[in-house]
Amino acid sequence: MKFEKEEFLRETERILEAEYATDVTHAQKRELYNALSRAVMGMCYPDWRASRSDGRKRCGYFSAEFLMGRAIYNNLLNLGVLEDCREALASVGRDLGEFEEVEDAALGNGGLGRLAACYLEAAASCKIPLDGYGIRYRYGLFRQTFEGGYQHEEGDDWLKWGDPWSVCVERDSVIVSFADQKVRAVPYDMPIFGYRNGAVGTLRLWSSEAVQPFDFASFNEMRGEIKAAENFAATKICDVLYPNDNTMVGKILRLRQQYFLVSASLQDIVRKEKEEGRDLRTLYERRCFQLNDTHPVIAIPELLRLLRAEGLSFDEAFGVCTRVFNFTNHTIMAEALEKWDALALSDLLPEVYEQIVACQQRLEREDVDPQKLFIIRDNVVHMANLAIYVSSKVNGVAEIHTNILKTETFRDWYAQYPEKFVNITNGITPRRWLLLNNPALAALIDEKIGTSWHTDLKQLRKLEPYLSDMVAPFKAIKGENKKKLAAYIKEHEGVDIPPHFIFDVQVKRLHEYKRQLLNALSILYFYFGIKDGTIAEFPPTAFIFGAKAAPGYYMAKAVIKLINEIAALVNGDEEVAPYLRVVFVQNYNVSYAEKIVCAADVSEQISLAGMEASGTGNMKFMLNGTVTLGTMDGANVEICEEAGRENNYIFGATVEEVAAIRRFYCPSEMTEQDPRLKRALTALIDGTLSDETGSLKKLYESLTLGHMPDRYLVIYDFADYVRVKEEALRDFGTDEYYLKCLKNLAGAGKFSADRSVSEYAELVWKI
Ligand code: 26W
Repeated sequence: MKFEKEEFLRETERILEAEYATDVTHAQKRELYNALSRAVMGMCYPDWRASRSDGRKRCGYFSAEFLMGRAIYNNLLNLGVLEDCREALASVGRDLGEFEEVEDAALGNGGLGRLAACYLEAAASCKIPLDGYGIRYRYGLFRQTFEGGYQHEEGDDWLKWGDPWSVCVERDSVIVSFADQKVRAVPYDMPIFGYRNGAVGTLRLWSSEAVQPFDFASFNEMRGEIKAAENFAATKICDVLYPNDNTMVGKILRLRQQYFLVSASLQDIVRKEKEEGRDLRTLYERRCFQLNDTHPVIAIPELLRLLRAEGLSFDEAFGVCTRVFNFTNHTIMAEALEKWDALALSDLLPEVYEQIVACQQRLEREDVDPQKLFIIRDNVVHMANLAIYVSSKVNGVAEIHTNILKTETFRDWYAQYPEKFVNITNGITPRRWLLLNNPALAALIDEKIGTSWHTDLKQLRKLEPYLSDMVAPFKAIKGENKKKLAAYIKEHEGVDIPPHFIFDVQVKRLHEYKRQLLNALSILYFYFGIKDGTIAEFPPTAFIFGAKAAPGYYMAKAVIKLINEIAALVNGDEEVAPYLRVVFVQNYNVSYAEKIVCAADVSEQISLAGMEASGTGNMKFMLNGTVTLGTMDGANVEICEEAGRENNYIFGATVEEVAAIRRFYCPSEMTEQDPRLKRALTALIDGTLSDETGSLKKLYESLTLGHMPDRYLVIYDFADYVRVKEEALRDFGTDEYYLKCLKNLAGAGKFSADRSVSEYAELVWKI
């Protein structure tokens, strides 16, 4: 795309006049944002059209979540016009920074949704023909505030700033049918700009609307009230993103959302194939689909149904499906593996259910042990099993995770179909997660090794000879980023964080397995140690948290309350003020992450070994030159391989040890033997912290009582954790410490999403 400042300003002015009857000096932020974005969209249209119809095989990335974050800066960066736009606006007295208030598109919960967003950007940047297919939720992930230390949720009205980066494509709308309901699916297409390469991918998000203006037959049969109810129900499907992460909720509305997404996408694709006069028996030559966890797996029986309706036999349709579908697993948590009640499913989608039954019958004919390999059993449909049976490739998202899938979670399937299983370690886009969020560090790297790392992250290794020279400028850059974050936190959370403190950060969804509780207990231990003098000369540290808890997840919400109470205790105590600060930032999201990741000194990745499939936050910190304080879990293992274990702070039980520990584990005995831990734990129940609803007591009990106390070995790992954590904090500030940070940066190349999507293209999609 060629950028002419004058033309860009003229076009922006034209849209401001036509749409808002205003001009560039008087336009409100929202008006300017919309006009400017539309002006850019117009300039990109020729590239977009060209990228769509290049005749190559395409992959559809089916995902219930796309956590896109804020589009404008990323789009301008990738189009290569960020600075031009900034200057153009400045020349008319406006500031590009005004759009910092634009709402994130938070159509996802956490890692899985953000991964989908990184992959779309990386695919466009690598010219891999990948299209995202998802749901245009009216409300994204809830907005979080704290009241009295407790999480409160509010609806996320992400469209209130408008949606200038989407176009509605009415002509591609389709009807999606449920047993009790028909709705119209209307697509909104969002361009995904490759990094300075003219390639443009598409994210197609479906919105549900009432069918009635088109479907006159059913319209006429219905009486007024029923019609109104149907219209209401139609819009409801896309109302809101389910705010659960790693916990299955058996809500029929969620199943409706899933089917709505895949049926609309597949009907759209089948229709286009027919328009082009293609033989659907060879669909796999032109298309394949990546199923992002089990959420879109209902696509498999839906495509079977559609192909059979087009005259293919079951065997023919099944053959096509085994060649077009691939499945990524993102979690081994038992409570996250989706299972649907067979009766409920067959009530809602009878013809789709028939196809699932046909798959189960086909599996039975294959002479496998029905106790081990099944899709439907005891009237429950196991979506992951269906996905594995029909998919061409099944992948985990980090080496350790894929090994667990092969040896534990899906071991019987692996024994039967070993050739299906592959590992593709996750990655992140270095454009948003370094160039955009940390321009000063990016410029320092450019100065040393040039700019080829922007699209080939392995080049960061070339920094190795310069690392000692980089310590001083790196320190200065990090210091500036910390000042900015401290000011932002002061403004938004009202907490003072001295920028010279160590910034020890844990940001991610709140989940017991991620063990924010372990971090919290260590802070209590430091606090009491400083108070009673058993810890001398503690390095001044700010513990920064960010996390949303699923609204129905009691224990997760209790941890938020706990940390907020610890913050009140610590921040209000003058005696420890020179050493400790604690803050839990509200409404952690992609835009907050961009500010935090570039300003962290220590990245906490402390899940119980074997539980975190990969983690991608860990990669973002590493890429910004931050050491990991973590367990040997998920991608931390590969981070250590790439950057050296000696350059990170590793602690805790290993995945091999966990099973054995659980056999003899008695947390209360361990607590009795460690007075420091006991003191920290007791603070949860002795009135040190206020506990209006008794949730801290419940937390305490989850660690000590019941038939499986302390499921995630918080108490077991405590001593090793504080030992290594103290070591990290005491190392901070030395040149050796900064060298460790920089060695992580130089070793981050593997974790580019460009590498991940290229592996998918080669091993899985065969594009
Ligand atoms: C059915 C409810 C539900 C909702 C979301 C179940 C499971 C999920 C996701 C699979 C949870 C998730 O986001 N998993 C994360 O995926 C990331 C990308 O692969 C990994 O880096 C994280 O380790 C994993 O927790």
